[in-house]
Amino acid sequence: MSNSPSNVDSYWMPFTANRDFKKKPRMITGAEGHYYLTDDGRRVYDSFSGLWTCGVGHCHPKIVEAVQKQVAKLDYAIAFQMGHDKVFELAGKVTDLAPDGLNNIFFTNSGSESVDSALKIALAYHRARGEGHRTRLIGRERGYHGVNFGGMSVGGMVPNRKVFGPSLLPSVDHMRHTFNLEENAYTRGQPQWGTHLADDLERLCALHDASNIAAVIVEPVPGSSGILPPPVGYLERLREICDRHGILLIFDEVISAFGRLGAPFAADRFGVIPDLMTMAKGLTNGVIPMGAVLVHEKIHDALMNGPEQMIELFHGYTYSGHPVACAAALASLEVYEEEGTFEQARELQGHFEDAIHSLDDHPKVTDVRNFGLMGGIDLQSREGAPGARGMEVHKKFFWEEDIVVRHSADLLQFSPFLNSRPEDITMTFETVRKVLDSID
Ligand code: PXG
Ligand code: PLP
Repeated sequence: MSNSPSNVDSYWMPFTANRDFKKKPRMITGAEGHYYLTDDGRRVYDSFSGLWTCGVGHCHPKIVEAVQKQVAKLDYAIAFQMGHDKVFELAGKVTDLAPDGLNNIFFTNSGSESVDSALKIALAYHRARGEGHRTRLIGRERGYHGVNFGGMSVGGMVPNRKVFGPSLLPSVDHMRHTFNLEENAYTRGQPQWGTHLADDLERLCALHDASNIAAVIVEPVPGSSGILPPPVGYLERLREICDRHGILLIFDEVISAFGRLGAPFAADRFGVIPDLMTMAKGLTNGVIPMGAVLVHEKIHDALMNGPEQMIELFHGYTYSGHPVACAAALASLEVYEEEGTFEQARELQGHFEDAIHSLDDHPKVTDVRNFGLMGGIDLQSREGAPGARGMEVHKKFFWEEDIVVRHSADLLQFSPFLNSRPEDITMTFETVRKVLDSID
């Protein structure tokens, strides 16, 4: 029987339809591998691997053990003006894994904090080089860079921004997004059309004067706004424009890092190396909150100046490099290596692509997109009720099919485990068809 709390009023849930949820709570009490356990005694398959977080499954024994050991040995270590072994070890491991030149790393506790940290480092870098006039930040429509003020400002998710109006950062502009149904509907992987949209950056350089632009931030594959794989050659062209104008390129890899695209980072998968890279989620397999910014050594070194007893960058978090988070991250990296997780993900992507595109012909579907192990299905919205169909699908999956499916309005998002069983991926999309057939 359900042991849902009798009082669900106090907790204000994040990115949740609170009042609707509290009428009939969907409660998770445990997790094992690829399943959640629910308060009414069911095992529910997790088709989103947490929130893009838990690539190797929930409660991986190696990560659990590392966290348990660490918390008993060193629970917290003062983060400012002191260090501990695990954070230095982790910094070495992540920079070893990172593309050439990204040899320094700053730790945070989330993707949002990573983004704001990256933007601040970019501004500080230009100032340290005597180019303090480079203050403008460029994002992209439909970008998601978290919910703090910096990330929200460079982001392009309208519902996340519209209430905050003039409190957003003032010196920001946006390139257009690359979504285009007429040209690219039902594309498998990267679309051929849309490379020229990278030239928006050139247009913004002309408008603002390139010498005033500090950095451009993009998700290599926008995730939250609908899984929009970059057109062929698009990221390469952004890199080239940035280089030509002395603008820093930031890849927001909060979703794409650690195997989601079948490589350590999207930068590796696309062969385009940014100057700064944000990450979170898969850094600890979602077990303990942690984020980071990988920084090119030229940026780090430019900031290591001034009197040696002085702080070089006035920025940091109480929990930067938290020992228990570091232990979770170190164990996760070991698991990824031992189990060949990134290669497993790469091998699965063909099957995932075929499975998700089996919905291409469904009358309630308007587009299907995928790259690596990221996938999105756009549902036709009901007349006058945007989001209603997506919500119904989500609930039906949970209550009747024993599967958690992530939805955002009428978009269904898929983030299968990096070590999924192929038959579970097949089953997930067969169930999507069944559920879509059974509803309005
Ligand atoms: N950047 C990117 C690219 C993200 O995807 C963040 C920053 C913010 O990270 P934090 O840890 O502050 O949430 C994210 C987070 C979804 C979904 O359904 C995506 C995210 C979070 C929750 C849901 O796509 N991405
Ligand atoms: N607010 C107050 C009053 C604080 O003292 C601090 C940190 O000391 C913060 C916010 C920032 O917290 P955190 O370092 O966890 O981001």
